[in-house]
Amino acid sequence: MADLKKTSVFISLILRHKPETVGIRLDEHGWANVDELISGINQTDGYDLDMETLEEIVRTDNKQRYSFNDNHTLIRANQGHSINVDVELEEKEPPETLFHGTGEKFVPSISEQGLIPKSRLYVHLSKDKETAEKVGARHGKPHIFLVKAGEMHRAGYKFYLSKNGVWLTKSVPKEFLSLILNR
Ligand code: HQG
Repeated sequence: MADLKKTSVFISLILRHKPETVGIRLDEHGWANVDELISGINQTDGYDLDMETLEEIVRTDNKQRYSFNDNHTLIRANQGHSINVDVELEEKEPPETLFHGTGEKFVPSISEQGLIPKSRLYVHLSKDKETAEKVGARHGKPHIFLVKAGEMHRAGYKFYLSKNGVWLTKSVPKEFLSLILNR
């Protein structure tokens, strides 16, 4: 059996970015058919997935990245998509401050342009600095921006909270950002 982590990374790629890699399609709400996903993955060298293992991956995922529908015939990623699907995000009033961790190399551009979603549908924001630092470290030396989310919300910007606790918004203009950690 291929290890769970490797399979989970592959599932994340399929359900967020490239379902065509295993010859499947997502519906408009981002759902994939579970049987099709399993057989698609098993047609790829080095993978041997069954329902029990998929259930385990979903249950134990450290960021709770995936959800099943009620009868577990469909599966989708809770957030992080680059393909245009509507995962029925909950629009919600954000806390007064949120955080965004990024790599040092992006700081000058973000300071000039604000936060943009790049290849994803939304800018991803964290509720605490520790999480933001981990997200930032994926891109090199981490730097953290404080996001004045309450102020943005009062100015009419929409915020969404994903099923797995990630705050999302379309973009963050630079006037709502301040760089707080630089080490
Ligand atoms: C940066 C992980 C230049 C942005 C995490 C980020 C997250 C700009 C990078 C989720 C910019 C995009 C998403 C601008 C933004 N100029 N760079 N104007 N605006 N950027 O990976 O937020 O483990 O698409 O700062 O935990 O790093 O995959 O986004 O550094 O929740 O589940 O462009 O991915 O979750 O990088 O991470 P990403 P992200 P998973």
